[in-house]
Amino acid sequence: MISLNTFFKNKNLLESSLFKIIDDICNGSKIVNEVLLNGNPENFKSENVKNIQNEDVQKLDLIANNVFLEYFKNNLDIHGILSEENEKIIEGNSFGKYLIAMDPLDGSSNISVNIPVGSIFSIFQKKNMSVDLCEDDFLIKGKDQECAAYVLYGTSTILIIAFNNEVHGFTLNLKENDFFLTFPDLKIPKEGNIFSINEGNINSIDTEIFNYVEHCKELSSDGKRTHTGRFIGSLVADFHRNMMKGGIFIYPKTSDKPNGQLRLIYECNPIALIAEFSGSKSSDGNTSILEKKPKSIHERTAFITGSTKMVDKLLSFYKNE
Ligand code: AFP
Repeated sequence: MISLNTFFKNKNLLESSLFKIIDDICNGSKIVNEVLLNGNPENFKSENVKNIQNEDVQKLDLIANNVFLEYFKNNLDIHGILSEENEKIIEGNSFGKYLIAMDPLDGSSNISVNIPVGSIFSIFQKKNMSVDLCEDDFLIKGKDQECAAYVLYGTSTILIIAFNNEVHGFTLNLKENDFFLTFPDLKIPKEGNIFSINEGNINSIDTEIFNYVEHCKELSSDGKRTHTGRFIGSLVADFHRNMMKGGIFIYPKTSDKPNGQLRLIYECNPIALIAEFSGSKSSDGNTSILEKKPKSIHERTAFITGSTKMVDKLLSFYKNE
């Protein structure tokens, strides 16, 4: 079994800043995993407050946020942090070269019903070291990320890392308290048959996406279904399943959420980099996610990603209009 340390050692990256950040993510995720597994009912409650996005904050959102922030603030290579749970950016070490953006606990509205949740991270270098940390530092295009990662707390706890055009998956071995390489060189199947969309939004989405969903529901000539619908409501879990099995994830603009639901910088960008490095693509319907230049740190976007042929098929509906 190849541990995460051995994996990075074999790549001569064990002393790199990048590995130190990944090590922080691992250590933080082990703590979050432990809190989740402990199942203390007190931790699985809502805080009865709204965050900057006007969403209910769960106690575990705050626990996960504090755990990762603690590690990142103590990492001398990290200059600043953006978190879904904090309205403003957080200063780290002014000599550090790296910035990190995170959703510390994605899918947290599922916590109380025992459904998988995740943590998402986008890692990139501060472009201009001669100016003080500011929000502009985080408004980079997704293609300028150096590394992206997520942790999925599911039937097992899995860490997926994308860097250097590669994607690798590591599983937490609870006995050893360490992550081991279990999914080397991940590639998303080019074609798939899973479509993931919240169909409660079906009457308030772009016609092109409506038509694509109708296409997914068409029967074959012998009356069998051609696709299967799956939507957990935890982006990490939905994306991970589709990456492993072949499928498409769609969160479009809706009349309730005219800019979409998902956050560009710390949800869509990292997932889009993982998609890209594992041979797939992502879009908002018009523009590649990795080409979008954010205008604000908590900006939302429509998000489409998954098996290339499925994404291309969906985008062809836009061209046909
Ligand atoms: P929470 O972290 O507030 O549960 O939001 C999760 C999420 O951002 C993403 O993981 C899901 O894909 C999406 O929301 C589900 O949103 P809907 O409930 O509108 O379908």
